[in-house]
Amino acid sequence: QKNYHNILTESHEKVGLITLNRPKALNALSSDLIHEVNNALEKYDDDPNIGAIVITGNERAFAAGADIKEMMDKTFAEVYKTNFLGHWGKISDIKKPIIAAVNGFALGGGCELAMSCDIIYAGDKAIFGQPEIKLGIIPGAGGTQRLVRAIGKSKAMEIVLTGRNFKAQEAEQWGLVSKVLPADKVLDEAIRLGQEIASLSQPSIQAAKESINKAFELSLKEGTHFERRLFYSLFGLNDKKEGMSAFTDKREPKWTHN
Ligand code: CO8
Repeated sequence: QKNYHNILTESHEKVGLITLNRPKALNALSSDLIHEVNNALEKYDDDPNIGAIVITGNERAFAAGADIKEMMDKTFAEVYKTNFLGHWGKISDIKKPIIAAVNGFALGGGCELAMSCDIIYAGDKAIFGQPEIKLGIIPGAGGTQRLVRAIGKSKAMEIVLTGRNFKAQEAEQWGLVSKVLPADKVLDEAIRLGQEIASLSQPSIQAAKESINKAFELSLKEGTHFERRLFYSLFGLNDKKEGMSAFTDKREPKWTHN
């Protein structure tokens, strides 16, 4: 069992839970914290008993951004030469679905971390935003890219150029968040969703996630081609035979995940 200092981990049946745990700093995402998140994500990704991952914070903050105190004295040469925070991108390599359960502030890097997850559930008092412009910088962990893909250019421009925060309800209307729930239900519902996903055939879940994420990278023609190749490849799985046999036999499928 790894000794983490900035996060807590515990599994709930087939769901791996990661809780960001720097409450005094509103879960500011220090370099060490992100290393720990990456490490925990990779372990859950490698664990055959885990089928989905949930990342959460606490009631006051999911995460209030990258750690401003850590960045304050850094120079261009330092951040450029060391590829400072370059390891933030690793979350995109995780194959299993990741659900963000967001309460309180999800600002700057916190909003970007939530957007790097596959599904966002938000509490009714959650606050999102990309306030970097007010610090004399811009979002640096995908905010200018993922926000525009999620909510469109005009809204993304307004949010990033003013740094104004937006509410969970707006986030849901705009399609950034899939559900808004009472604050004390968000984590339970995210774990429940994770269990539902984890109860299905893992290779097809993984393929579905991979194919959806390709939609952000490829043209429609290439994307649908990629999807069809993956679709065909799933015909090699025992789980495909099992799923279709269970349907015709009118019984529940028993997935073997191969
Ligand atoms: N970094 C470091 N410490 C923080 C951060 C942060 N992002 N946010 C809050 N804290 C600390 C505060 O300094 C304070 O500490 P202390 O008690 O020692 O003074 C403690 O958390 C509590 O915060 P507040 O007293 O400010 O609490 P309030 O309820 O008054 O305000 C806010 C809450 C509005 C959330 C306020 O804390 C705030 O504005 N925080 C900063 C939000 C922000 O600007 N975030 C963007 C940061 S920049 C970024 O994320 C860039 C990502 C780039 C990634 C690049 C990858 C390559």
